[in-house]
Amino acid sequence: MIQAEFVISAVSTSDFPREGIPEIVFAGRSNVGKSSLINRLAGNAKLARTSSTPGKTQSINFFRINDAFFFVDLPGFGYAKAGKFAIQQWKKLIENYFENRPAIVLVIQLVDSRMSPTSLDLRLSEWLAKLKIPRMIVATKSDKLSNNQRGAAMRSISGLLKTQSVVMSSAETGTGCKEIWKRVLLAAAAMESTRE
Ligand SMILES: Nc1nc2c(ncn2[C@@H]2O[C@H](COP(=O)(O)OP(=O)(O)O)[C@@H](O)[C@H]2O)c(=O)[nH]1
Ligand SMILES: [Mg+2]
Repeated sequence: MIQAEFVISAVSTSDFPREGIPEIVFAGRSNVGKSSLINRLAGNAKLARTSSTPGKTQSINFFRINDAFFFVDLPGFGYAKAGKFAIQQWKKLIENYFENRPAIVLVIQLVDSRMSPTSLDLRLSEWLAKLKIPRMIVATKSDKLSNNQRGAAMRSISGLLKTQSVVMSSAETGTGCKEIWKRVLLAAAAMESTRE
């Protein structure tokens, strides 16, 4: 059984928790399936709010997992109807978060397995590469693809995002969750060991 609890919905830097435990961040476009994947990994369908209307989450949500680390649900980007002001606010919050959190041990970047990564996905990927934060690319909603389509999607995504490893996931079937958990635990353990 995984113990998962909502901690805070942060709208500014002062809201960020101060525990200093490892943080595993879920980043990606609005509607890509961040909240659904967090729920699936935590084994609790009601933990993070999911929505079929994109652009709902405008805050950074922290969930404490097994009293050992945080899952961090970032507000999605690329929401077509978001105004300029909202986009600026979003950028400021995200940049503040990434640049001031030494406890970030892993960023799980989500892309939709059914489409080619967008220019926003590419920009996020390049920005994260510059920050030198360990990263894992997860292609969501793979339950919607056939086996052949999955292979083609993996090749196209890994080519565009310049990474060898892309994990296919599904919040519906649980595909990929084992592999994601493995990586999460490794990342969290790596931080623990550098502190000793
Ligand atoms: N078929 C399928 N639908 C998914 C999956 N993950 C998310 N969804 C759906 O996609 C929509 C957006 O999901 P959500 O988790 O709220 O995305 P977020 O905005 O990135 O947090 C919802 O309607 C979900 O039910 C998946 O793995 N498979
Ligand atoms: Mg969400």
